[in-house]
Amino acid sequence: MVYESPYEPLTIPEIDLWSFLFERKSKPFADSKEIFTDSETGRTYTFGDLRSTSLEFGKGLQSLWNWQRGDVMAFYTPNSIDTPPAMLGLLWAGGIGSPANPLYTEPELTFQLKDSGAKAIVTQLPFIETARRAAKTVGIPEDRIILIGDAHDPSGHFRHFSTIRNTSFSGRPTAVKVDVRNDLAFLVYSSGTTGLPKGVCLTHHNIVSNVLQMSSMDSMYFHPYGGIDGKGDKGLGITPFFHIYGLTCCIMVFIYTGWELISMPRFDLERACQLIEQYKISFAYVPPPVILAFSKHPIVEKYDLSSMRMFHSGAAPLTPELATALWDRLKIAVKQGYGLSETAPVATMQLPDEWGKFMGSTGKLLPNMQARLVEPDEGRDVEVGQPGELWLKGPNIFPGYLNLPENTKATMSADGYFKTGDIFVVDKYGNFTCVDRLKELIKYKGFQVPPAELEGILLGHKDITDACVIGIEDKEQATEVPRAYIVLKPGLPTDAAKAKEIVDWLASLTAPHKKLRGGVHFVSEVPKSASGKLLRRVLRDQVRQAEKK
Ligand code: 4UV
Repeated sequence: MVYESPYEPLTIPEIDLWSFLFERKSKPFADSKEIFTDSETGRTYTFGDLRSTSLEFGKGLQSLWNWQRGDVMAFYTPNSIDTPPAMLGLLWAGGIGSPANPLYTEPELTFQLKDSGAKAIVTQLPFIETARRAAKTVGIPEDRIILIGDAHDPSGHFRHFSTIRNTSFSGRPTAVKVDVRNDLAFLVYSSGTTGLPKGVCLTHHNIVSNVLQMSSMDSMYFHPYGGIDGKGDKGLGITPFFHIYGLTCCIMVFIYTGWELISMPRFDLERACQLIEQYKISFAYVPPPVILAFSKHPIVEKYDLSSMRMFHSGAAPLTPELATALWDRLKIAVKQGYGLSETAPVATMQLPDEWGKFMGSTGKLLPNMQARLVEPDEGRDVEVGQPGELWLKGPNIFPGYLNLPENTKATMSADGYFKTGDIFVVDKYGNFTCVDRLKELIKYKGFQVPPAELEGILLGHKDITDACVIGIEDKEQATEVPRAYIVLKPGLPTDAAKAKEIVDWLASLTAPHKKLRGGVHFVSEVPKSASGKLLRRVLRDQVRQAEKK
């Protein structure tokens, strides 16, 4: 059975993302409307500033480096209000943005730079050493490392964003005409349903579509001149811009709607509370552990959070208990959405006034989307009301993984659906609820931890002969945590000290969210199929059975 979105289809223009955001004939706010404000310095970009700054940066890229259509620029930085104009200037010049977690280690960053073919890196001073080493490995010249933010390089060695903007133009910089259905705006990284991180190709059309689809829901509730003080609804910018959730929902949607984002470089609960009180913030897009912090931590009591009307939770499951706990404590609605990097990202979403009615659900299909629930591996629709793998169709679905036609083929059905690898049920009102994950992915606080990546690194340890990594539920923290099952070479100790040594060793090689917080268990063998494929699900089922006892 094909499930259709219950909402009126939207007309999605055939337009590139820069023009979509900055060349609208009419928009419901003035050019002087503040869009991004830095939580620590109070520095602000209005809509007009964003437009002019991005244009200057795009022209600078063309003049300085002859930036070409399709050239990739990596963004290796925590949230900064300079990221949006830099990204949009890049798009104006025909480029493609590839955001990376700023806590990536050198090998992790090197992988993404190499795979994406990045020609320059945007970063900030504290991250420069890793950026520099990774750039050297892949052959990006040092003068193509661009600093954003308020700190300039005291040695004057690295170019600052502002100097590129002020480059005197040689030649005639011109907006590059892109093919909106085929040219990429962003290349984000996800392990998809299996294996190592892959470049998820997102076209201009994908992003324009999702901005329209997503904002058609929440702009019913939040307004450029709304909010408790009538000075405009403001969102708290905690979600990382380097993840597709922040990239679309916090950067692009805010420019389109005229809401103001108070952008934080990192999540700190007390600072978040201060900012909500100070700016009278109305809402935030967050992962579940942020809801947990607001619903449990005593510090919250010290602040007046009465301006907050809504948290939107996504990127990992939100339990009804957690949503209820927050409501009981602060009377803030917690609604849920669901999506993936491959769907640019939002696919289903609750409306704020629906949250209490369909607790635990991730809401209805966004406009212009269709879905099927399918018997895994068989391609047959499940009986109505039964759980099945969610397959999705819509204008926001990615065209494929970069240079990986086999993976792309495996993830698309013959009838043009994208196979999400997540198990859902749908009720008679069209509410979708995620009940399990078919694919191997682990999510730590909304961040991806691909088990195959950790297993590959573990196998490089001199004492390890085999390894299998699975996600373990950590209810206290409202997240999954990765745990490794490890086979050691014969005769080695299998005690707590050895386990800690392996946890610490892996932590030194990966970003912090990939740490084996679920610990290391030593085993004599890990489950495998006759053909030698790891059977992670067997271990997962064993853990679940043990938890039930
Ligand atoms: O590729 P990715 O890292 O993408 C995301 C996207 C987050 C979004 C998207 C739309 C929203 O409205 C929103 O609130 C957040 O995280 O990881 C995709 C996988 O994350 C899991 C699921 O396994 C996806 O395949 N996931 C995302 N949202 C949920 C979820 C959810 N609400 N409940 C359970 N799992």
